[in-house]
Parts: sequence; C-alpha cells; structure tokens
Amino acid sequence: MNKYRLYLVTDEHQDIEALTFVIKEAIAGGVTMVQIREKHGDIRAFIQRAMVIKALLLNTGIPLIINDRIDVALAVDADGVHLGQSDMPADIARRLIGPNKILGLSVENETQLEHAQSLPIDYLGISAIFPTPTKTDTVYTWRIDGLSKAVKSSKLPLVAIGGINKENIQTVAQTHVAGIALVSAICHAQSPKIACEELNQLIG
Ligand code: TZP
Ligand code: MG
Repeated sequence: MNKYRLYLVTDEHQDIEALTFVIKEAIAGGVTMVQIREKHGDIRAFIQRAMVIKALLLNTGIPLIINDRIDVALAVDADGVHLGQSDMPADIARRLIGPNKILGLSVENETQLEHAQSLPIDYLGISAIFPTPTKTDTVYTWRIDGLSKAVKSSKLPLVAIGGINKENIQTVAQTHVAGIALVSAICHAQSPKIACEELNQLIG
C-alpha cells in the first residue's frame, strides 16, 4: 500500500470536535496518512489534539505525522514528523526520532528539491502546487509543469500540496506523484468521507 496516496493535513482552525468528525469520516473514506498541523504555538493544545487523533487512528494502519515539532512527535510517539525549511534540520531530526519514523520535508523551489535528495528523509512535500488561501506565505507555485519535472528528477517520493481539489486532482495524479496532500478539500467538505472517496477515485 502506498501510504502517501491520499494524505490529509488537518485545519488548525477546526476545534477538536470538528477535527474528530473529519478524521473519523476520512478514515471511513480511505485516507492513507494524516498530518496534524498547528501553527499557533500552543504546545499543550498540540499534544492534546495529537493524542485524540492518535486514538482515532489506532489499529487503522494509517500513519500519524506531526507538523514541525519533533518534541510533540516524541511526546505522543507519532509515526513521523513533517518539517519545513525553517524547522529543525533534517539530519538532527532524524537523529532524534531514530531510523524507523517517517520524516518528511517541504521543498519550495528547485534548489531545495535538489539539496534534499541527499538528506536522511523518507519523502518530500512539493509546496505549493497552486496558490491556496490555506497557506498564504508560500513563495512559489510549482504548477503541473514544475511538479512533472520534479517527479522525474527526484529519487525520493514526492507529495504534492497546495490548492488541490476535485477539479484539479486528476491532472496532479497524472504526473505520477507518489502522494497528494489536502486540507480544505477534505476538512471543509460537507462529508469528508464522500470527499475522500471521490478524491481517491479521481486519483485512479
Ligand atoms: N503547505 C503548502 S500549501 C499548504 C500547506 C500546508 C496548504 C494546503 O491547503 P489546501 O487547502 O489543500 O490548499
Ligand atoms: Mg512546517
């Protein structure tokens, strides 16, 4: 099974109740990986949310990934961590989490993509494919062309993120990218379960 295939990233603005609904539905709809993303720096709240989601994912085989924070990932014994370019350097992160955890890194341009190839990581987030209101500080949009080139040149599996939805997911999947990560297309759907089923079908 390709765990990167349909990768849910949580919406930091949803409270624990909304988040629980989304996660339960997404599990039923066939999501393959879940990342908890928190940006406001309240580590206690982050740990609490991570523990709730970890309990929901128990025995599903769906890996739980923590955004940015190695300490939170260690605290809840998550399956992995996703780093950005200004988070802890990948080699140090790997040393702290050990060889068996999943380690992802976002790359925001071609230089970073190339440099990342020799890092001790499992996958790369290609950010952002399209402009998105979910993350307004993105520096570059890869578009389909840039993503296609990245897929061809990278030896590490790539996960596409940013502005992906039902309308454009097929063109993203046609690049043969390993995985597709989404926030709003799943979290803001009336039924995240149906959204996941439809997205999964469109991926092909
Ligand atoms: N990193 C790059 S774009 C993005 C993140 C976390 C947000 C993606 O959200 P959406 O709603 O799927 O466009
Ligand atoms: Mg980050």
